[in-house]
Amino acid sequence: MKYLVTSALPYANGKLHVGHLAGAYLPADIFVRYLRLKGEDVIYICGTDEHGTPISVNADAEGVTPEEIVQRYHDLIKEGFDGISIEFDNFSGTARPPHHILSQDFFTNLYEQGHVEPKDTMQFFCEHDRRFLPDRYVEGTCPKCGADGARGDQCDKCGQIYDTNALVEPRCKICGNMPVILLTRHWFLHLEHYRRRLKDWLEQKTGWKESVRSFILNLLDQELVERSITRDLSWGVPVPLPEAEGKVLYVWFDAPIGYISATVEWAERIGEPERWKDYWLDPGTRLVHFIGKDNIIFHAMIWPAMLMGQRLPYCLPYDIPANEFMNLEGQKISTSRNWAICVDEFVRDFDGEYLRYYLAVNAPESKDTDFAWKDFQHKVNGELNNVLGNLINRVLVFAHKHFGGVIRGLIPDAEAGAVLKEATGLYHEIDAAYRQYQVRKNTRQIMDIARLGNKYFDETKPWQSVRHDPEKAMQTLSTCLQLINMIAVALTPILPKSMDKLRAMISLPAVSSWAEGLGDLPVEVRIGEVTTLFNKVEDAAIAVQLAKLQLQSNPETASPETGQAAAYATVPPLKDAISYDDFARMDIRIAYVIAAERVPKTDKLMHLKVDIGSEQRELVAGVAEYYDPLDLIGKKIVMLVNLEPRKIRGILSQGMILCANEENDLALLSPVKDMPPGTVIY
Ligand code: B3M
Ligand code: ZN
Repeated sequence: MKYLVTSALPYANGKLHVGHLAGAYLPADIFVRYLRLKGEDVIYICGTDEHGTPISVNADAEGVTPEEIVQRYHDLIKEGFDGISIEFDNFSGTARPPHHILSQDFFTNLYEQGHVEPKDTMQFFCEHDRRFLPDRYVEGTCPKCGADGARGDQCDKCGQIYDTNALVEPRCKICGNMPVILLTRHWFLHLEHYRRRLKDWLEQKTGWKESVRSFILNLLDQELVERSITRDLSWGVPVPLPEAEGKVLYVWFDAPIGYISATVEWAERIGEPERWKDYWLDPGTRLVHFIGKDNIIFHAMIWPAMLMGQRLPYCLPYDIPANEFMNLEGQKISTSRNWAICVDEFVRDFDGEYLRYYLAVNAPESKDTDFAWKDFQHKVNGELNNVLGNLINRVLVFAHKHFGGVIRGLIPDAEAGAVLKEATGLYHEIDAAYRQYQVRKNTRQIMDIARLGNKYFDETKPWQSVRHDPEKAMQTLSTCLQLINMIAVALTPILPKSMDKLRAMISLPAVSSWAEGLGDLPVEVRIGEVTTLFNKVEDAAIAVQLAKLQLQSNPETASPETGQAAAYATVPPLKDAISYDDFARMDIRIAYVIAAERVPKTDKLMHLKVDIGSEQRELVAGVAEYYDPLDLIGKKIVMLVNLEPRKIRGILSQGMILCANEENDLALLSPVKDMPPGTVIY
């Protein structure tokens, strides 16, 4: 099968936030990665939407050109995508000249066949700014739902689109004055001409989301208003008619054409300029548009009509899996109110794979969902770490400890057979569900395979059997390794980087096909170095994010003090003040570790021999759970040398080394720059 997958073109006037990702990008990227594993012919196309009033409104406000805004955000958006491994075959932009030419061609085709006609219309005009006020240049009350803050062309609250002069109590966005209404000529698309064809086309679609198909079929049963597809603006694609001087195409007319122009650009880039036709001009192409629910009308009604009205036989959308919205901590995401998590900021603080995981397990597929930081922490710690990370770690570490890091493939016994059968069943279900874009369910089922593995490991108790029946312990490892490999393949579309690392740990190349999940593993698998795939997200890190959100959205009421308080609360309280003399009584020095070995029959204690410049000392330190003797020998550390000597496990401990201590972690201190042993610290 041939697939052409697209994601809605993000406006080049703002950064990417988690809501965008959850709706139109991550689900598409996952779908594309899955299709590639299935050996399908697929290209994934996107780019920035570089026209429209939001961009020129911003440019005006900043006193820069629209081109500057577009370039800045195009780069920032691309960086955001890179940061969380959203990989397009091409990421273009609609301000590029070939896109302009193609968009004009689309207009001309419709115009010459009489599907587009001019009409003199009443438009808002600001006498103060001496200009027409299309779309977002005017704000007011929604004529459909009565919400305030509705824009000229669409209401954010109810999602309805309407013609500009329907807006109630309009205000100029630039100066706030009440605009007047003036006559101006615009060109209108006669959707009516396409009603029958659109209906026939949609009616034979099966498996579409009802929120898309029924919604549009329902609209097609109502009166279809003609839609103005031109605007009085200077930024945009010029209308290709001599009498339309100073007018441009409406951004929603040219934007979807960007899917085609970006494909043409891709074909040129790969040196096969005709290749785009293989996709766009083949009726068998599965053209799949991933969008958020606010874009349904444009993609499922107007865009197909535009395609139907062309001379070239473009393929029509095969499916439009529109997603619902993702909110943030119970409120609608809004960049203007700073109630958002930007992707670039997220990846500075956390691994981008965690975001992919959380947005997948919490995908707004059939209803709005909520991004909650606590829940994010809960999912990363409870699922990625405690379920999946735990399975991988216990199996691989066990193999190193007892079998020299080699796991042999064994014929499954009855118990192993039952486990593998159950997992295989899940694997097939996951396969089918990816085709239906059911990422949410899949994430859960993949974790179920890991849970199955943990349960089986616990029940077969390899730590016991290894002593009297090592073959039985090997059976446990062999079975678990198959489960781990199944997970590595099934989770690759969602967590591509982590699964590459996982496969490397079990000495296998990156996953390249879905079939590898059930294929035979090598007779002997050599386990490489076991590194941590996932780390826990600390309470303090979540408190910081919550505080940051409050601060950025409400800088007046949330003072830095109150905002930070939540983060600080997780740190142990400060001790009482001491005098300088109290402090000066402590003799703290740089020490050099000469020798280190674990104290026999303890887990925690390390026996150290150090040089403190003037003499050598021995001491016992509780660091053995966190350091290997070899990590310590030859290191410069920090030591309190005048602590009263004390006998620990028969060893006279003469001093104390200083460490940063946390509940479950510990770090030795050492000077940032090399200093000789004996150097005094104060
Ligand atoms: N730029 C709207 C949006 O980002 C618009 C999508 C265009 S897709 C052709 O929601
Ligand atoms: Zn004005």
